[in-house]
Formats: sequence, structure tokens, C-alpha cells
Amino acid sequence: MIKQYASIMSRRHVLAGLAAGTSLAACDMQSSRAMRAADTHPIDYPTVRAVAHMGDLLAARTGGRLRIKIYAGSQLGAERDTLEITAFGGIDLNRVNLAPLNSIEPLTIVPSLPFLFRSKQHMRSALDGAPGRVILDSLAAHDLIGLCFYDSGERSFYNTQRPINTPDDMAGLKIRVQNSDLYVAMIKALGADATPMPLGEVYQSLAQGVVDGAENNWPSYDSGRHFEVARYYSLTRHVMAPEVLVMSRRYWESLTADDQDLVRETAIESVNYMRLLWDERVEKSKARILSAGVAVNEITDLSLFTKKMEPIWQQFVKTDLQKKLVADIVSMEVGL
Ligand code: GTR
Repeated sequence: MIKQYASIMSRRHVLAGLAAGTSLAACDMQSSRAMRAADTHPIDYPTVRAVAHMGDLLAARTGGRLRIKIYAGSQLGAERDTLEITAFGGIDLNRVNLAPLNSIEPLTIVPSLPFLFRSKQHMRSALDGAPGRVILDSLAAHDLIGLCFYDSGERSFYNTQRPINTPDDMAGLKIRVQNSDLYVAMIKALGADATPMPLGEVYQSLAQGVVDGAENNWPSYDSGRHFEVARYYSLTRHVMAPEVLVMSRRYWESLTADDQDLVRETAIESVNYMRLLWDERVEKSKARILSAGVAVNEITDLSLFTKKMEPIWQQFVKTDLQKKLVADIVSMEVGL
């Protein structure tokens, strides 16, 4: 209780500091302070380290005029809340998963679709290419400037009850999902019950039986220590929705055109750095989880899962542009 109160107080303190900062005239923004960046993950997580790297590049190229200060570990709140604050200009940079953007911008549904990408290479090619650009650009209509995508690996199910081999094994399980109607529908279609909740509440909810399971990639299953309480990890690899780095339009418009170019350039450079960190971190997390004795199982017949996703694609891919992007991505030819 005391710990919870302390964290609410410290968040209030940080938010009050941010609110004071937002009263600065836009033109003073970049000369007076570092950009304020939010991330739900702790400081050693690849996404946080990648944004810190971008900050180093910016500082080096501007003699310290452009800098980034990261508020990691959900200090500024859950992703959906920080996105709202970013859209109105209270946070300058925000690294989130695409899922909490699903209800804000329909094009973000596309890379979030279950079983869309066939491989890591396919995902990277789509997001580095034209489809990725269109999706990043669509965020401007919501006062967010999409700078780049980062990897988020493959998400699979973990739970406290039993290994999942077929959708029947999911019957009746309460599964935590991110705040996205797409994922609520996905879980329902698999025969389980969906409970949307912020990442920070998942460990306790698993430990107390509020939910039976969740789904995530190896690094997040490890980083949140969810594997200590949910001891079955079943490799459905159902989603490869990427992470995205967005800047508030307000901060963006306070930059000169040259600085905007620099921001875009350093964000893109941080992607390759992040991918190196990511690939390394996946292996480390996997090793830690396996050595902790978690029961990890492969799925022999994934088609039982993919078939159940057909109506979900139909339900969520509605506009012509969404359909075009899906078709473009599905038809991309990439090596494995
Ligand atoms: C992680 C992702 C976070 C957050 C989290 C979640 O993989 O990096 O941004 O979306 O999943 O499940 O809430």
C-alpha cells in the first residue's frame, strides 16, 4: 500500500514537473531543456537503451543542444495514458507498442494482426519499407509524429494452469491483453476470456489469480518476472506487433527543419542499434527462463490457431487502405 502510494506520489511529482515545463513557449523548448521521453520498460531494456542511444547521437551532433531524458519503468504512467499526454504535448517522445494506438489510428491495426508476418525478416522488411512509412505518417493526424519502429519479437501465451497446444486448451482461461479491441477479440475467438490491463499490473494479477495468463515476447516475460508465477510458456508466436517511437507534434513543430531532419535521422540510426540489442536480449531472456525450469512447448499444429483468426482479420481490416497494406505486406517476397 505504502509502496503504491509512494509510486503515485512520485508520478504526480514527475507529472507536475512536466506540466510546468509545458507552459514554456514552444520556441524555447529545445534550448531550455532535454526532450522528455517515456517508456514502460526499465532502463536496461532494449527500447530504452535505443532511445538513450538516439539521445547520445543527438547530443553529439548538436553540441548538447538537443538531448533526451528518459523516464523509464512507467514513471509517467501506462502506455495509453502517456500517449494521450504526448498527443497534447506534455511528453515529447514516447516509445510504446502499436497496440495502444489501435483505437486511435486504424492503420496501426495492420502490423498488429495475429499471424501477419511470416518471419522476423518479413516484419522488418515491411516496417522498413513503404507500408511502415504509411503507418508512421498516419499518426500525424493524431498529433503524434511517427519516427521509427523497433522490434518486439514474437508474442506467445503464458499461464499459471497448463501448457497450451490447441485453442481448446485455452477454454475458460482469463488472459491479460494490452489495451486493444483487436486483442480482446483475438482472445475471445480462441475461446478464452480477455482482461485488458496495463503491463505494470500483470505480475500481481497473475500471482493473485486475477488472471490466469498473458502473452508477450521472451524479453518482456523475463523483464516483468512473469515467468516466476506463470510457469507454462506455449510458443504460439501469434503476434509480431512492433514497438513505435513517436514525438509530440507540439515538440516537433518547435524544431527547425534541420533539427527535424536530425531527429528523424538519429531515430532511424537507433533502429539498427536496437535490433542488435534485441537479438541479444531475446537469447539472454530465453536462457534465463529455461534455466528457471519454465515448461516451454512448441505448437505442432498452428493452423488450429490461424484458422480462428480469419474472422478477426475480417472484422478489423475494414478500410481500403488497411486492405491494401495487408495485401502489400502479405505478398512481399522476403527470405526467411
Ligand atoms: C511489451 C512492449 C510494451 C508493452 C507490453 C505489454 O512487449 O514492449 O511496450 O506493450 O508488451 O504487453 O503491455
